[in-house]
Amino acid sequence: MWQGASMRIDIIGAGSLGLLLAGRLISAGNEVRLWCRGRQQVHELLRSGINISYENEGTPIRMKSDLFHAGLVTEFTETYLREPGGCIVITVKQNVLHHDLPGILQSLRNERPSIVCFQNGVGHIELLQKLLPESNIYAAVTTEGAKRKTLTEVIHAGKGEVWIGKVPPEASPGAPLMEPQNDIEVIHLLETLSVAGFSAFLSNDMNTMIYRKLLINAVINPLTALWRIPNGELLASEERIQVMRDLYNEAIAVYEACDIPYEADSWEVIAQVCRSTSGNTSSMLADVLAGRATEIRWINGSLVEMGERSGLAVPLHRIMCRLVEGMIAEER
Ligand code: KPL
Repeated sequence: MWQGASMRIDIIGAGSLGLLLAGRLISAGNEVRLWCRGRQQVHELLRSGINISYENEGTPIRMKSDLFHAGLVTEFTETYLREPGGCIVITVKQNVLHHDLPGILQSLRNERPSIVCFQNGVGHIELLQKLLPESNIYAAVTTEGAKRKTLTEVIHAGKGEVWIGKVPPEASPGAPLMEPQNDIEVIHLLETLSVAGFSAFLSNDMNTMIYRKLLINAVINPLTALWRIPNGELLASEERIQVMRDLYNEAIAVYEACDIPYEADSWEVIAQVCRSTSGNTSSMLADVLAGRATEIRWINGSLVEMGERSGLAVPLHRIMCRLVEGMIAEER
C-alpha cells in the first residue's frame, strides 16, 4: 500500500553508507535531510550533490544538490534536530554516536521518533534505549558494499541486503525473539528502501544478525587495519590465516561462554566475506588511514568485556584493541 509513497527521512552521518542511502532515497523521490559531520562536506554537497558510481556497471547517478538540506552534526551549530522526519536513520560510527550525538538525540525525547541504527559492533542500541526510552529503536545490519571516494562521491562496491528489526530492551545475546513489529514508520521505511533499489527486510531476530556480523568484523577489521591490506589479502598466506583462526577461536570461546548462538560454518562465512569483498578497504582500515578513531572498542572491546564478565580471559582481542588504538594515538 505504501508503494511509491515518498517519505521524509533524516540520515545522520554522511560516510559511505549515509551517502549511498541518501543518494538512492533522494533519486527515488523522498525528502532526505542529510546530517554531515563537517562544514566542508556540507558546502561540497550543496555545490555538487551526491555522486554514486558502480564498481562494475552502470552510469553514475548524480543527485541535484537542491533536493536536500544539509545540516551539521559535530560542529554543533545546530544542537537539535528540528521537526524530525518519519524515521531517523543513524549511520555514524559507534564513537561518534557515543560521544557526539547524545545531546542532539536527547532533544528528541518529546518527539518519540522511530530510530534505525546501522552501527557495527554492540552497545549502540542499549545507549539509545536509555537516552530515548519512549522511542522505537531499531537495529539495522547491512551487507551492502560502499566505499566513499571523496566527501561527495561513493562507490557502490557490491550489492547486499539490509535487515531491520527491534532488539529486546537491555539486549542480551540469548534474549527471546521479538514479535513482528507493527511500527508503521519502519514498515514504510522498508518499503521506501525497496523502491529505492535496496533488498530490505524486517527481522524478528536482530540479535543473531548483530552477533553474526560482530564475529566477521572482529576477525577482519583489526587485522586489515594493522596490516593495512584489503580484505581479500587476509587469505594470501598461511601465516595470516592462522592469526585469523586464532582470533576466531577466541571469539567462539566467548560466544560459548555467553550462550550466544553461532553457525557451524561461521569460519567459512568469514573466509567468504574476505573473498566477496576482496578489494574492499575495511571500515576500520579506512578510519586508520584517515586518522580517525575506530570502532574497535565496540567490536573487539565488546568481546573482551563479554568474555571477562563470564570469567574468560580474551587476550588476543584485548591486544587487537591496544594495537589499533595505539597506532591511531601515535599517528596523531
Ligand atoms: O563490515 C565490514 C567492514 O569493513 O566494517 C566488512 C564486512 C569487513 C566489509 O569490509
